[in-house]
Amino acid sequence: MFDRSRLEAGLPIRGLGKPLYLFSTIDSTNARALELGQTGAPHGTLVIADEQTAGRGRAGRRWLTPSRSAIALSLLLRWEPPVGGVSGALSGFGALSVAEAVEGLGAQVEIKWPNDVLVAGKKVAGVLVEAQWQGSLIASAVVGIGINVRPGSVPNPDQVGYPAGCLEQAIGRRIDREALILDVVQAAGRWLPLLGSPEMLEGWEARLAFRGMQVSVDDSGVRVRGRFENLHTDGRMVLLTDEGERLIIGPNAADLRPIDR
Ligand code: BT5
Repeated sequence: MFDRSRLEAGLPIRGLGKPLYLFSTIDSTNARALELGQTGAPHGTLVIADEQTAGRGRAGRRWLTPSRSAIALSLLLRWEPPVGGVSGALSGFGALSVAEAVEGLGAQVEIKWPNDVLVAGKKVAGVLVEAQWQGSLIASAVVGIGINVRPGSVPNPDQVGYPAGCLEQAIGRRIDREALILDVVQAAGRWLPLLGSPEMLEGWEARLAFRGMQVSVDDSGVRVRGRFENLHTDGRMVLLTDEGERLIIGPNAADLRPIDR
């Protein structure tokens, strides 16, 4: 379980992390943060759990969070009045916040667009954004982050679609989970005011896995291929096909992979 007093001593950071809801076990921190959001919880509300029994990935996929080995957290963000144009940037915001915190531990990090954090080529963290819309504007969003810290958090190869790893294996020493949570919140506090800005896009692009390479990606059930050029200003992915056509791929795409040829 997490040490509540250590977390409380470091929070809030730039308005994030208060109130703090800490669970030893929960179905999903995102589900809880969304419920709290619906009942008026403030901007910056943070839900953390040691174990999730029904952790969510994107598009109905599952995220595994066994006890005492990982981090599962969800941050509730609010905009008053609601804002447009940030939805595509929110998963980049989460991934970038994790990437910076992990870089602070001395690891080299890549972001597998749109929402995966890789260390040494393995997925060590994932981000799930669930937004509440008012028309075409976002009134609030929950940014959920799952990080594999200790070896016990790494699912079996047959449970994952992409090779999974954990920070302790990649970095080769014990990681302090509470300190890492505070570092993630710290980075989130720094990036939030820059959401969707050129500076944020630069930080995201600088860490992109497979940039400039031939890749394939699943876009609404269709496998598309091309050269991964860069990110569009709103965080979508720009692919240049062999036919010279530029495709702009939205953030619901999945399973980005390099193609050997
Ligand atoms: C994600 O989805 O990567 C988003 C994961 C977000 C999890 C956090 S934990 C806190 C918050 N509360 C929640 O309920 N969720 C968020 P996606 O890109 O769809 O990847 C899901 C896929 O990753 C699964 O289908 C598996 O193949 C794989 N996977 C599941 N658990 C994993 C793990 N612990 N490590 C690496 N890969 C995993």
